Order: sequence, then C-alpha cells, then structure tokens
Amino acid sequence: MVEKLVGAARHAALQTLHGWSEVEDRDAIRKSYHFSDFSEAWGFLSRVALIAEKMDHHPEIFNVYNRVEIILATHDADGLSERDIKEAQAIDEIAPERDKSRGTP
Ligand code: H2B
Repeated sequence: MVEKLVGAARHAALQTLHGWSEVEDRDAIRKSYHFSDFSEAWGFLSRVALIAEKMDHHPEIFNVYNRVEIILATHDADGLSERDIKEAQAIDEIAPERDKSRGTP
C-alpha cells in the first residue's frame, strides 16, 4: 500500500515541483504543456509513456492537437503520493526547456 502524502511532507514535496497545481475537486496534481504541433506533442507523450511503464505508475493523459494535460494521482493511496511527485519530476526532465520550470495554463 502506498502512503498518501499529507501535512508538512505533502507541502514540502509540492514545493519541489514547478508549474504543477493541485486539482480542485480531487486529490491530484496537473500540468499543461504546449507544443508547436501534434507531432511534437505526441513525441513527448511517447516518452511519458515509457516513463510510466518504467515507474509502473500511469498518468491520466489528455491531448488536443498541440496541447497535453497530465494529471497524476495514486489510486492505491486514494490521493497524492510520493510516486506522483517522483513521476512529475521525471516528466519535467524530458519536457521542453521552457516547461521545466513553469506550466502553460
Ligand atoms: N498508476 C497510478 N496513477 N496510480 C496507481 O495507483 C497505479 C498506477 N498503480 N499504475 C499501479 C499501476 C498498480 O496497479 C501496480 C500493481 O503497481
């Protein structure tokens, strides 16, 4: 069982992320990425898929043409866990330079 992130540990973990925000109506985090076209967006998503398989942690992925939204939550913990924070960091490592430190709403 994965532990849900709460209190000070949760606050500290969220501080390590850039451009990720808490989803309003559920315990999850989200970030949007914009690309110049569909092909670039899908290239990024393919790499996100490889990260997800490697980490055995699978984000919710939404794509419309050149926009990608990623939502992370841990079903096993019924909320946010350290696994989501680690995955958010891994995704930002392969994100375009401009999106590493901020999100595009
Ligand atoms: N992905 C996400 N986002 N949350 C989970 O709780 C989760 C997952 N659980 N991917 C994993 C797979 C679990 O089913 C396996 C058994 O580790």
